[in-house]
Amino acid sequence: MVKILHLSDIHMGSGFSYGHINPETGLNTRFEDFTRALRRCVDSAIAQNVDLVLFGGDAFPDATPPPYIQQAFAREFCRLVTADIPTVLLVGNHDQHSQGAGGASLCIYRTLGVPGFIVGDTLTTHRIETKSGPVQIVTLPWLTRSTLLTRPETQGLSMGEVGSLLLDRLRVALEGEIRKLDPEVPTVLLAHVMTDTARYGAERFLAVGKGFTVPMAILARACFDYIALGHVHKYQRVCESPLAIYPGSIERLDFSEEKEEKGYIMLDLTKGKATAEFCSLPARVFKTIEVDLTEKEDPQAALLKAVQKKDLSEMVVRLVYKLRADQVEVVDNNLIGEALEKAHSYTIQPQLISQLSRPRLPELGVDSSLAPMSALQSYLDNREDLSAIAPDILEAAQGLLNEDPYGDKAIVAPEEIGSEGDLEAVGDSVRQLRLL
Ligand SMILES: [Mn+2]
Repeated sequence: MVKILHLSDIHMGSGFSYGHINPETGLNTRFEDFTRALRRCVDSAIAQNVDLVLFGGDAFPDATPPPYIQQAFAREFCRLVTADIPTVLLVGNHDQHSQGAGGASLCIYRTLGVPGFIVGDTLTTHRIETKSGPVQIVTLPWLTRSTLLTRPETQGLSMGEVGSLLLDRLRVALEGEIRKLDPEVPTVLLAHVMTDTARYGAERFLAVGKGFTVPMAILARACFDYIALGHVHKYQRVCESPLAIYPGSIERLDFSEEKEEKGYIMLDLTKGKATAEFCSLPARVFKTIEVDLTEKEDPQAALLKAVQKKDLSEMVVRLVYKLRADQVEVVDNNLIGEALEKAHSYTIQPQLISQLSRPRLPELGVDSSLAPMSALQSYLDNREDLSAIAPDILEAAQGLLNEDPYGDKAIVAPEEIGSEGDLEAVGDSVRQLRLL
């Protein structure tokens, strides 16, 4: 039996806005949280003497992390080298760099020839001799057009057509790998993909334009004893036969992951059988407090009471309250801030509720025209559920608008879609708004 630790979506260096500078170290506390989470995974791999570690992709927020972040990542994984535990690092969408072939942040481990380390940046099969016997790992990194298609092949095709062409190629390429497998040896497919059976938590709001998904039926082949997935941040089993699991991210990236449990997978693998156990990590707690003050006689007191009801120490807190225009003067955010002092960090988001009924997007009347960015801003102002990512959406939209409409990036291609599919949604919104 081969014992495997499967973790994914580390995103080290993300979510700094939810932390603060630790005066003792000079580092952002959220960076320290993410480092601690990774350290716990590696501790566990060493303590339980696993035969292999599989990382499902998305090491950093992008392919060019600052050196101190790269070093913290390397320092933890280096302990696996010392412990003689082979490790496969899969390349996720956040790890890819658009410049140059093999330009992923993780490729440096291959270039340096780190003993026992394999970088999965192509669809290929690796046979690994572990101390408990051989294992076959088929690596499937994040798919982009250029992974399996050439430029002339995609010329003039719609995004949907490119997607289905990509899936056809994937089917063929995967079949090629499957035919080369040794049927006697336990086999794992390690893939950074969005499967059609995956469920999102709070991100379901983002399903405006569906991102590029791979049908589970293409991946769920009997030759695989386990499918180790990465990309979706919510832990879930997406297929039982063969067993396919997203361990999810190891720390919360933002409020969309508020209610999700965080952890990694411990796996016992033999040919034809995989037993997985989800191991929790003590991720930092994110807490949204929502208060409706519009009917309250003493809004300030009601708000204070809501804030003081729970012990918020060490939590990342988001206070959202609704109030009427005539109540604005009565609420003192400084006092509320003092009451939130104990929290690790906090944001206060007052929402003014108009007493008059109004159309959903009053600014978008039939006879008025708006520039795309102001139209998007109006749209976002009316979508409270998107408020956490509104700045990112606006930035992404501005990026899209800045691009040469006849250039290479005129179409939002699969590789440019964010992990939450939000960029595609933005692309759709922007295009629709342009038509207004
Ligand atoms: Mn990803």
